[in-house]
Amino acid sequence: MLTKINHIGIAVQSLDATIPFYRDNLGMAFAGIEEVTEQKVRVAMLSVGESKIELLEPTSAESPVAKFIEKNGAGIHHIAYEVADIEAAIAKLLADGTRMVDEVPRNGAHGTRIAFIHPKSSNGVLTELCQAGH
Ligand code: CMX
Repeated sequence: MLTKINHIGIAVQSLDATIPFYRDNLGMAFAGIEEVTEQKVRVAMLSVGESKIELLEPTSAESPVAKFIEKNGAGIHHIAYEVADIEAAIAKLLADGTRMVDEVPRNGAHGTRIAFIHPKSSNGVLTELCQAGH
């Protein structure tokens, strides 16, 4: 069902303050910033080899990322796995009794379609399914 890790999401207070560490100090390739209004976040994507790091800055106090930072501080927020067929993956997980945040895919960054598994159903790790855009 899963084909690979698509990215690791890291919650940050400020993209402007954080990007230089990843881009300049660690030397990752910076692929730009996108706002995902549906998720109330601004997202910066950086890559190292075929792996990606997604920095997430909340755009509103109601953003799930703002709530996360308030409770935990900045840090690793979620792991995203790529799937070829997100509807089929959701259907399988629901049939197995998994608690989904999203039972219907939503729009993610870069034209992807995404769905989250609730961390209570995935051992405390917020887990994202991600189907690449075409
Ligand atoms: N990782 C692990 N646990 C998390 C978590 C995270 N990122 N976010 C919340 N939780 C835990 C909380 O610690 C809390 O646990 P306890 O009950 O043990 O204290 C529980 O989940 C409930 O958290 P909450 O702060 O009360 O928040 P909500 O229930 O309102 O929301 C969640 C939690 C997971 C449903 C919500 O954050 C969500 O819908 N997340 C998915 C969407 C998202 O994160 N979007 C931003 C990224 C977008 C992108 O990548 O494009």
